[in-house]
Amino acid sequence: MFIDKVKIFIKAGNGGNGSASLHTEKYVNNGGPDGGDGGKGGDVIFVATNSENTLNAFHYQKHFRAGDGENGGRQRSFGKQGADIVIKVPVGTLVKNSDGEIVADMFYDGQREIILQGGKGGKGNWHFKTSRRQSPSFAEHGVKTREYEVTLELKTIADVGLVGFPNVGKSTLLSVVSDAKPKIANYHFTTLSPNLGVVSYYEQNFVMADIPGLIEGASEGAGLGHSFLRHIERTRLLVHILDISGSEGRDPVSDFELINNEIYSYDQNLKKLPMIVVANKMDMPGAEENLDLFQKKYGKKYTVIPTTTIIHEGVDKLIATIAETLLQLPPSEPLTQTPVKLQKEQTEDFYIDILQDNVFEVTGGLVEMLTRKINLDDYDSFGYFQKVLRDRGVISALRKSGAVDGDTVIVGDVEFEFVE
Ligand SMILES: Nc1nc2c(ncn2[C@@H]2O[C@H](COP(=O)(O)OP(=O)(O)OP(=O)(O)O)[C@@H](O)[C@H]2O)c(=O)[nH]1
Ligand SMILES: [Mg+2]
Repeated sequence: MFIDKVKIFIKAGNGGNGSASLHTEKYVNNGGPDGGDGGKGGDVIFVATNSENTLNAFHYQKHFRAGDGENGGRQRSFGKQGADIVIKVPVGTLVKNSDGEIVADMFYDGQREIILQGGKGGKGNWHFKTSRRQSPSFAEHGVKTREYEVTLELKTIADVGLVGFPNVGKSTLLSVVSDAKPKIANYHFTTLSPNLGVVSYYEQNFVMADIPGLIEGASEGAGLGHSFLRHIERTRLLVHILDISGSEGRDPVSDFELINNEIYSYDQNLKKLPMIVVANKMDMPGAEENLDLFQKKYGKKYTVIPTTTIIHEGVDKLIATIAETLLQLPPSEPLTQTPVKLQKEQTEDFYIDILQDNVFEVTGGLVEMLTRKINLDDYDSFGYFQKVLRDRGVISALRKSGAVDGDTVIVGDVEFEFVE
C-alpha cells in the first residue's frame, strides 16, 4: 500500500458557553452577575515531518477533532480550553480545500500550521452588566465550529527524479548509490510505488526518488497511471535511465522519446527540468552500437553517461555529474501562491434586502455570528442584539434603505419592529 492522496475530515473544538450565573450568598440578595467565560475550542494543527514518507496512516484514521472548550462557571470561573489536535504529515504534503485550493504547503521538516482555529468561548454575563441592566440573565454562547473536508496530496520533495521504462535498472541504480533497499527483479513493475534514497557525495547529500511505472499512455492512466508523476513535479533534476542494449527487443531511442513524451504531456512545465541520460546495461550485446546511435541523435543536447549498474561501473562518474549539476541549480522552493484560509467566515459583513414594502431582511456573516452567539428568547439578550446591530451600522443602513418606524426587520430567525 502506498497512499499519496487522501481525503480527511477535520474539526476545531467548539467554544464553551459563557455562564449566566447570578451571585448568591447567604444574607446577600441579588449579588450581581458572576458567570465566567467559556473556554476556547482547540485548534487543528498540521506539522510536517521527515520521519514519514507516505500518507498511509490516513487510510486508518480520517476524522480528526480538537477538544471543545468547557463552559464558564459561577464565580467568574473560566471554562478550560479545548485540547489542540496535531496531525503529522510527511514533508511535501499539500493541504487542499474541497475546491482544490491550497490551504498549506507543508514543505519544511518541523513546519507547523494552524489550519483551523478553535471557536471563541462565549462571554459570561458579568460582561453585559450596565447601569441600566444590573443583572443580565444572558451570556454569550461559544462559537460552534464546523467540520471541513480537506485533501492531502503528497508531492515528494526529492532533488533527483529517476525515470525510465520498466526493467531498465532504476531500482538497481538507487540501491547502488543510496541507502535505499528497493526490490529488484527481472520483470516489469517490480517497483509499485516511489522509493526514496539519500545519496552522499563528499560533503553533499541529495535525495533521489525512483519514479516507477512510466510506460506509453502513463499520462493518461495506463499501467500504474500518472499518479506517480506528481512526485516528479518538485524535483530539481531528472535522471533518465535507458536499457541501452535494447535487451527486450526494444529501441532505446524510441523508449527515451516515448517516456519524455509521457512526462511532458503530464505537465509542460517539466520541460524546464534539466535531464541527464544514463545508458545502462552496457555489459549486454548491442549496447555499444545503440549508444553510438543515441549519441548521434541526442549527444549534443544531453549529458549521456554509460553504466553497468549491477557491477557499479560508471556509477561514480554519474554521481559526480549529478552532484555537480545540482550545485548549479536553485534549491527547490515551496509554492509561491498565497494559501487560502479554510475558515473564510466573515463576521463583519451584512447585506440588506427589501423583501416587500416595509419588510427588510438582513443577511451575511455578521448575522450568522450574532444569531449563533446570542440566545434571542431572552429579553436582555435581545437588547444586546439590537445594540450590536446599531454599533455595526446595521440600523443606519436599514434607515438608508428606507426603513421607517413600524417596518418589519428579519434577522436570521428573528423578526422585530424597526424603531429608531
Ligand atoms: N545485464 C544487466 N542487467 C541489469 C543491469 N542493471 C539492472 N539489471 C537487471 O535488470 C533487471 C531490472 O532491474 P530493476 O532495477 O528492478 O529495474 P527497474 O527499472 O527498477 O524496473 P521496474 O521497477 O519494474 O520499473 C534486474 O534483473 C536487474 O538485475 C545492468 O547494468 N546490466
Ligand atoms: Mg524498480
